[in-house]
Amino acid sequence: MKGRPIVALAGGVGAARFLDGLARVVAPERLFIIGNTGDDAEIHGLHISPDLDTVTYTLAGLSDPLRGWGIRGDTFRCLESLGRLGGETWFQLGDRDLATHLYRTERLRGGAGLTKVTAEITGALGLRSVIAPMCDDRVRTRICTAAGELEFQTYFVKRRARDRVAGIRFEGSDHALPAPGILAAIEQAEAIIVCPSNPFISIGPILAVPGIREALRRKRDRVAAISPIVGGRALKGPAAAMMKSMGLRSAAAEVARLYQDFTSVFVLDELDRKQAAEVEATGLRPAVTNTVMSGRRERTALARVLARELEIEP
Ligand code: FO1
Repeated sequence: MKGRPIVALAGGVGAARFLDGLARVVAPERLFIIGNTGDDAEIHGLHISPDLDTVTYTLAGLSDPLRGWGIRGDTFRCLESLGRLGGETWFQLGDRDLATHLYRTERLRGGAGLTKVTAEITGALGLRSVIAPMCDDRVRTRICTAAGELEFQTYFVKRRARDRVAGIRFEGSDHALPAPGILAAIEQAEAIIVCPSNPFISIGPILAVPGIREALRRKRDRVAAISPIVGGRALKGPAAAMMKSMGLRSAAAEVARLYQDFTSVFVLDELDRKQAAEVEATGLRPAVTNTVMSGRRERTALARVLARELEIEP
């Protein structure tokens, strides 16, 4: 029988790789994944949900192993034709990937909520885990830079995350409601895992949805987070640079501090073993292990550590 839910807060590629390991260690049916939609975008008139898709494709075994996003072996003929017409091509939408965006956009325009549409997509791709957007409302991450306030994908992909980040805001989050089922899943959860994702732009938007952080605080003793910073660097993306530009050290222990009000276990890499005492002083229990997921074996090993630390019943 299906046990109590195991909830995960997830961004994109790093989260997806960890969840791929977790789904091999616990029954996938138990996984309730809350995905970031702050970096959703409207591109060529289509609604793109990059983080939801990255996790979906990875768990479906479809993801591109090198990039981590998009579909393995996809072609870009539509984009090439668009470029010939003078259209914008900086956001790489593959031909097969486009089907997901076409389907999602049409369903949303027809009045369906993002939670329902995501369930339809994950169901059609054979997933047994739930992937829920953090909310059905429109929340958009905006990056404040010297060049002005940028829409997230413009900052991240078009400008290659090169601008110094002066601030981040989540437009629309004040009035957002957690997606249906999220608060109940957190309340019933046997364990909750904050995936190794960027704390500002991947986990930040989820925590900004009113009610989610409070719900996590009530379950603090069941929450573990995995550091996305290893040896002072982000495994992927601009987390380390963002921390510095916000006046923080780019260190695992600093991430622990950001999560201390709702997390009781903090997993950090062997390379950062020396920071374990600092994590402990913050009031979290440190767990030191290899967090670099070079392959399936490392993903699964990391998932096993989380299962052990949170005493998840098999
Ligand atoms: N990331 C890139 O760096 N360049 C791209 O052209 C790009 C296209 C893309 C298309 C679909 C999709 O689901 C994701 C895509 N990503 C791309 C990834 C995405 O921008 C980021 O990884 C996330 O938004 C941050 O988690």
